[in-house]
Amino acid sequence: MKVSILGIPMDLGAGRRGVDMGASALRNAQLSRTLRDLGHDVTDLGDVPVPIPETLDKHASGGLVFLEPILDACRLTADRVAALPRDVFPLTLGGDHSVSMGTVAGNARRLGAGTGTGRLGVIWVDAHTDYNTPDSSPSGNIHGMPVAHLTGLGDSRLTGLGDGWTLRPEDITMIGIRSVDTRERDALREAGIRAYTMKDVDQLGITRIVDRTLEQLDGVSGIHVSFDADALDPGVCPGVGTPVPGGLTYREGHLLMELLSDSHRITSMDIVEVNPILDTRNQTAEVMVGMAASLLGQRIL
Ligand code: Z70
Ligand code: MN
Ligand code: MN
Ligand code: MN
Repeated sequence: MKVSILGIPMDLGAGRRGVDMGASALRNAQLSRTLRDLGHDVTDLGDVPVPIPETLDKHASGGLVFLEPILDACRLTADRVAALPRDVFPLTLGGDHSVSMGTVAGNARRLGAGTGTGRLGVIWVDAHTDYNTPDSSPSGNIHGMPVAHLTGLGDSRLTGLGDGWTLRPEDITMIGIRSVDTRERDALREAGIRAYTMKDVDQLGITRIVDRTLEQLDGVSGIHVSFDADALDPGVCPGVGTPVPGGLTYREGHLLMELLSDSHRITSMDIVEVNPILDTRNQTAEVMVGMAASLLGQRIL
């Protein structure tokens, strides 16, 4: 497969510094080489330009911190991804999770979803549901809001990134959830978004969750996996901004990626929220490179 790597070194959507270095840490953990060794034709497209917060005036616009530069970076990201051919697998590296407003919109456009020819499915692997709106957000941090905006809720400047396309709530599955704000929970229920919490992971197991998810996403033109490193347990991925105990084990993470790979239906992936400042010897980036490798066909035997 042709794989194109694109970095979005942005931490403007997060509450603390450091995830802007995530893309760099993932490259340093031999991302390209690992995927090439699997037989893929890998191109690194470099990074989308993103300003550092020190050069910006930090203010909240309508409850959104750093809205304008985040909007610009997501727009550039969406355009870069949308320009890639259909037979390329875009592997986008954050950055905080607000980058996914750009990557998902770009992949929808790339695959012709939204022009009436199809839908994009999204598997959101995360400890958090990222379904706040500017109104409900306790923090104003945009990385807690990308899913709401992708579905058309919230600020019209951010929902506009889809150029009229919005992600259907029925086409989203969340996995690994264990931290949801009160008003966020109400909004998720109202939208009917499928979310597998850690309770569901324990009770059903990854295998049944993947079976159900692929069935739910029957009929989409492609499936995007958005993998927030904080979905994995902090013991496995300590280098994340908001560690939440009780996450996916190393084995559950790999099994999830292996089963999705076996389906041959995944068309793009994000790796986000890797924070090298809080990490131990780049362990989190190394684990996440392993996750990408499992999604892209690496097997034990
Ligand atoms: C909280 C908020 C969050 C990380 C998303 C947390 C959001 N729900 N944190 N990803 N790491 O501020 O909206
Ligand atoms: Mn997230
Ligand atoms: Mn998260
Ligand atoms: Mn964070």
